[in-house]
Amino acid sequence: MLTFYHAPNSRSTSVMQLLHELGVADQVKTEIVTIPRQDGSGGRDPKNPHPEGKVPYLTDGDDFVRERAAIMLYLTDRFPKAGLGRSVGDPQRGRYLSWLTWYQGVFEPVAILSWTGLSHPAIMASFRDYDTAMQTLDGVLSKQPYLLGDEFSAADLLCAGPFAWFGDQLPATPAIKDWVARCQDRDAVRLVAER
Ligand SMILES: N[C@@H](CCC(=O)N[C@@H](CS)C(=O)NCC(=O)O)C(=O)O
Repeated sequence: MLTFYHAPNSRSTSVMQLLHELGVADQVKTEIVTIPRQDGSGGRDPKNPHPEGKVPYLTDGDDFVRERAAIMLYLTDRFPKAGLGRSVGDPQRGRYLSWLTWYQGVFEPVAILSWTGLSHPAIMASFRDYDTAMQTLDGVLSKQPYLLGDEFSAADLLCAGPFAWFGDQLPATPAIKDWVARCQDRDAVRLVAER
């Protein structure tokens, strides 16, 4: 059985939203765990098997998945019916993997580095910068409503997350702001927020 380790109001909230989007929240065991919070509350939870005590974390029998992009890929591969991922053989599989991995490997590091004000030629060479990331998103979203075209996917859920979370602290173009609003206007987002 799949077990999802979750701490409300954290990065794992997006995985909880995905479970509802996929309609499989009842097929995955959710373990609520504590994590150390920035205000000093909480703490590492001994029942969370993540090697660093982080969330989200997913176990599948003896196997495990860490990092949101990998968890979302694992879940959309495992539960393809909702059409939120792109299976092996799908003509958009490459794009789907690219957006998930771009988020994890480029966008989130760039957004954090930009927020801290850190810059260095090696950072620029590896990741580029926040403005380049905005151009990447805006270039696509000014032509189509979602990252893969007309349909919402788990790539949108992942990539739009920080804008919804941090609001105006993360500068964005009008096309990006409209896309974030579309990604937030969903039953799964409302349902998880209510809980
Ligand atoms: N790169 C990881 C980041 C996971 C992460 O940092 N999660 C935070 C919650 S927002 C956490 O568990 N923090 C607890 C800690 O740092 O010990 C992912 O995207 O899944």
